[in-house]
Amino acid sequence: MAEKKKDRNRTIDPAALEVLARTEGSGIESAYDRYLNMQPQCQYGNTGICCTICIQGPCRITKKASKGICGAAPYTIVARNLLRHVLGGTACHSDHGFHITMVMKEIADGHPGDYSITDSAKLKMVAERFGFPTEGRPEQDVLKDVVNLAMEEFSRLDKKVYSAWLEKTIVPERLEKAMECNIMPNSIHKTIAESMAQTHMGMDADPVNLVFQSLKTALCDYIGMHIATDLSDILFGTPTPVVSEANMGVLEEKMVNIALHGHNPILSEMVVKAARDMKDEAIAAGAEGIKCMGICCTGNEVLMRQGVPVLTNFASQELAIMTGAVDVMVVDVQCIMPGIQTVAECFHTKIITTIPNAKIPSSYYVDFDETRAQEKAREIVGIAIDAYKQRDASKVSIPQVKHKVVAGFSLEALTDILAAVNPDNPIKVITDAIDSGELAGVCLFAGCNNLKVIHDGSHTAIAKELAKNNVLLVATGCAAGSYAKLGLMNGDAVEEYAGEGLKAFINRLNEANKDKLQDKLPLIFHMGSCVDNTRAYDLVTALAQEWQMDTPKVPFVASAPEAMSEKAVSIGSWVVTLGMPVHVGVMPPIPGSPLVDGIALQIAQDVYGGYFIWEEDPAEAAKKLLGALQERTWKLKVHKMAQEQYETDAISKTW
Ligand code: BF8
Ligand code: SF4
Repeated sequence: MAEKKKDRNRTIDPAALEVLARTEGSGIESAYDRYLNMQPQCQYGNTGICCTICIQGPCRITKKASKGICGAAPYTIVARNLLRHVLGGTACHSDHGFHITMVMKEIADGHPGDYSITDSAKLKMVAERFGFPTEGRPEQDVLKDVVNLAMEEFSRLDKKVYSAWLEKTIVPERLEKAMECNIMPNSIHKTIAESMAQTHMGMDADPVNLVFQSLKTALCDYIGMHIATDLSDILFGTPTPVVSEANMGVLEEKMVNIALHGHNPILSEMVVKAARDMKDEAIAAGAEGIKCMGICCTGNEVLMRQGVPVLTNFASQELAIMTGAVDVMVVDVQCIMPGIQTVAECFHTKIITTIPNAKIPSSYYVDFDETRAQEKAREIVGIAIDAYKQRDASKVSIPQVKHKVVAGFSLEALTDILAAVNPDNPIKVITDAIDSGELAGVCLFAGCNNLKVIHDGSHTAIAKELAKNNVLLVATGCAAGSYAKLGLMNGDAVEEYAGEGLKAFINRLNEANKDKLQDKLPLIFHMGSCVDNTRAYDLVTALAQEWQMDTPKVPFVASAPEAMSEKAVSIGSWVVTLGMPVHVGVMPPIPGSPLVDGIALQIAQDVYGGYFIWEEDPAEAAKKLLGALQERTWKLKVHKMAQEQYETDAISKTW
């Protein structure tokens, strides 16, 4: 490991490697250089036993100083830091969901601006989930009910009323569990405030109490994300299968290239539309047209709904600019490295920030006012066309690396594909394949890049091993970005990497859908951005409902091989709370407290059925994930046999 950390080429992406090789010694710095400059990283911080909660600190736990100045024990410090991480993630996802809710409120109030309802069927489905009448009512009234409820999900103060979005999207046993453990949230903003107060100096010192509050906060992350996904679908459409391309080879020398970076489709959808409308202006400027392409989760959003190609994922965002061919990188919120501005200044590239709470010094700032969305989007595209005219051809070098991507697998789209095999009960196509042993279970790959491990390396190594062992694979976020870029999200990858069972399963779906699909189904099903992890969890819920059991029995695992952000911590925490084993491929700052570490690895399983697996080695991680699935499929078989033999009805509730 020590040797690897001296190597600047910490990626397996051939496009990223090419850019790194070309810029070696140029003085243009990226995260790959800064990662090396940062070594060795602080071991107190790495294990979680550094506290900066008050300004008596920093307090580091050493042999000489076994407690912080206030007397906080390592377990308090680690648990408090964990809750602060979960809080950061929850606040970000929820703010994203809140932003979309506010745009929807304008539509409901009759001021739609340039936005409109695209998916009436999804609006009906969401409204009916909460018991709102839909038949014969104007769409706007139905939307008003949904938006008012969404707003309450953020702001409710009544201690006796709990989150409806959580209650109505999980199985009843999970709800009971959350109530029993006193972690069922009333609302998002109330819980965030509670948790901030709880982590102040001199507040909660009890590590178990802090961990439970982390889980309650993480459930708010789930609620905020679910609202974001549901409302984005209503606004821009529920994704359906789409064919596109990924990696830096999607940049085109003769086009105005616009990179869309961040998370929220409220902006990126509008820029895609403006770019389509302004082709003539680009031609007048000497280009052949305008091409939009995505980075991080806003890239996933516009790939899923508009087929916009993927430029790259988190770790290599600066390298995309180093191709010299990006005219504008327009960003909204989250996961935007401030380093992009410094790199852009070495080229003609303009960085455009757009959101009041996510600015970068020296960048262009276009205040993205949703009431003038198209006008603002056109302003952004106009800046890109001007920048194209200043492009220095001698600095342009585009790696000729790209792969076909088949994406767009919302749960609705997946259900539709399964329905071609079993129209009466589509989800049974998966449960039958698991029951028969054709599939070994399902794995969700999620999360980021983290240069503590080789960029894209862990993602791909684990996925290939699981595919070989017949695990059905779904992905979101920058994990999905890795697979798209490296050619694992198309039909060819099925031929190359799937085990016999998985191949037979996917081919059966291909055959049944051959008149409907534009292309063959992929090895790994792209379910969307990070907020769309709720789509993957809705799949868990659907499987549990079909088997009539609680989620900890479902042979489903999740893996974040290259987790980086606070959002990854909050997602991992709710996935565990909702019953799943979660592998994390980068050691989080927890082992400084064996007590908190033990809760995450073992006690969580006793209470919730879900638990964490820390494993940096991809081969070992694959073995552990397969082991977790085997344990669940084996138990499922035993329960089913017992059920048949003794004619009991539901499968036992314990796990
Ligand atoms: O929300 S996977 S690096 S882009 S945090 Fe960020 Fe991580 Fe990428 Fe999407 Ni998710
Ligand atoms: Fe140190 Fe306690 Fe302040 Fe943390 S809260 S920095 S442990 S004195």
